[in-house]
Amino acid sequence: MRALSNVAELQTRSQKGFKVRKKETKVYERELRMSRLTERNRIIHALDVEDKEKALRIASAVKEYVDAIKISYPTFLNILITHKSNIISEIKEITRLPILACFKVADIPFISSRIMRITMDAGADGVTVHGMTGRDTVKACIATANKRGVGVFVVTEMSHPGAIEFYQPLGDKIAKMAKELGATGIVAPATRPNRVRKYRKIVGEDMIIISPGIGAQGGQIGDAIAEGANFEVIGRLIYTSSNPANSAREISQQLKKRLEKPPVVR
Ligand code: BMP
Repeated sequence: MRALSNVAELQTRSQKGFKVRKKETKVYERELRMSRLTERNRIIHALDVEDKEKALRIASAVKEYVDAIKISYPTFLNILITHKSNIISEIKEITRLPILACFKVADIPFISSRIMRITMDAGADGVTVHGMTGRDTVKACIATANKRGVGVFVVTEMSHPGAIEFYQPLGDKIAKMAKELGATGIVAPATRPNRVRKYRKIVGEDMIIISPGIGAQGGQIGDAIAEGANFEVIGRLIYTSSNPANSAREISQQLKKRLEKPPVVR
């Protein structure tokens, strides 16, 4: 039992930059690898499919070419209701990749902390939280996540056009708050690469920026990375492809090539 709780503790502590002592790392090497987020491919795959078999098949096919899998409500809820199964833990098991639960937590601090706890129990290594709910909610989520070393990614500004109306005017303040509160990272829009650049300036080099909005939403592969994002979040370009593994591999290659070029001047 003690060993197991150590593993859980280390797995979770490992999320925030692996501040794990060498001796412990050795003992729990296999478990730690499962949760490690590396910049190998620079892709977080948004696996937004509702069919369980398809989700497992795609996750397994793309696992070498992406760095994490992001699970949102359509996937999690439909598979929970239809199969009574926890797709977060199943995908984590078959891919050994970190799983980001994109539940965009946005409630009062008391309820948000409970959502966080349940999501972490499901096996999430990172959780997204809406920044617009304010400092107390975000703080509560980070405090809950920190107990188990799980990452919190604060949404600063969403990628869809409607986000310009209410979200964007607050984005800079939200990013500043996320940094002050010690969030793991932020979510910033690949549909507006100049905003990614601004957010990078605000949060500095230590925080992780993940950036959705590529492909179907109009963002170009590599634009967000070129402006300072660590990972591009890519969904439909991969999971609707006739060969998701090939698509993921090609996108990863394009991202690597793009990184060799100097940043775009806007
Ligand atoms: P796609 O590449 O198919 O557009 O998927 C983008 C993914 O990123 C979806 O899971 C969506 O919920 C998520 N996302 C987004 O598109 N914009 C945001 O601002 C925040 C997100 O989490």
